[in-house]
Amino acid sequence: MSVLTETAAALVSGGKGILAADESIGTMSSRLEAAGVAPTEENRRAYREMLVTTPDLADGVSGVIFCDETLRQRLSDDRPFPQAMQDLGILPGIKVDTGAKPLPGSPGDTVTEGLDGLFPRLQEYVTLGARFAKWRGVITIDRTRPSVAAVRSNAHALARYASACHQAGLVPIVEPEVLMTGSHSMARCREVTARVLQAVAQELRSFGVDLAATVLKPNMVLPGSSSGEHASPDVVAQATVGVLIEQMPAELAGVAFLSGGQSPRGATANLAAMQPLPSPWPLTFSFGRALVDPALAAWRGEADLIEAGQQALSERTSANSAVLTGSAVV
Ligand code: 5MM
Repeated sequence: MSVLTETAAALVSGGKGILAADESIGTMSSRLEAAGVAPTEENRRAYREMLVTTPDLADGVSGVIFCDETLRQRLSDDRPFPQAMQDLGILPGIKVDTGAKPLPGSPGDTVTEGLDGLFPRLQEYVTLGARFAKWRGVITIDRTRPSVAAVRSNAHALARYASACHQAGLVPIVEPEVLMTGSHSMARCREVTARVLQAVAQELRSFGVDLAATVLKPNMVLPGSSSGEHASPDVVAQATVGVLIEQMPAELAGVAFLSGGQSPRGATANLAAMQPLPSPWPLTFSFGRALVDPALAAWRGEADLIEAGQQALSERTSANSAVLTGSAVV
């Protein structure tokens, strides 16, 4: 087994999942402001420090994804964030895309950018201690979207990124996110997710990407958030695992779902319902909001609420880890 294959397996196994704490500066600043915290560099650092110093974090978390700013910051004890993660036995990761931008010629669609100069950036991230990377393609559903161009260009970028990661010595997390936002039905989400996964699988094959050293981070198949449709965890699980098995090669190291704006408990319940289903891959979490929203709300930037924030994060990581190990009834 290569080092990259071992790292990929470690990210998705052992009843653990990934903490996505890689909000870009803009996104993080808005979330801090919404929680009543001034959006400064120091507060973004302090917030990430609160998260990663949560006692027993390593019991349920295999890896933490950071953005460029955090990867270069230090904890109060002067250790760089990647070093602090290594000390805990948690793999440090880095978000390397530069965001979803309007796709010229396809009104309303986006393509994720960041390929220019990517390889030297990846090489630098390795020297800073990163062991894996993440790139997110964003697909919006409406009556006419996504266009063929949006699906193909995002899949192509994900495969180029994944191939560059392997060359640089990083495990790629490939994240094609079909957004839950919209009034579309669950059936339409399944259909679009199938198209997107098919394109991603095809591009990964074209680039000769080593799938055993690659983790997929997909959306769950859900009804649009303003559709008025409700789907039970069992229905979500069947549709989600079904479309993955239909479209993705069994060789992938594993699947780590994004939460996509679901409630923390809803995301956990859906993940739990997938566990009994036959699957060629471990099915785990790489949640952002479904892990950190309760922690941010409890912390509110107050030094004397650090413990409350950490307790809220710990509740979510333990709940998700417990469904992976079968030790929880949701
Ligand atoms: C944590 O947010 C990540 C980065 O967001 P921006 O670059 O837009 O600021 C995001 O990619 C995240 O890792 C995934 O969407 C998963 O997060 P959720 O909240 O959907 O689980």
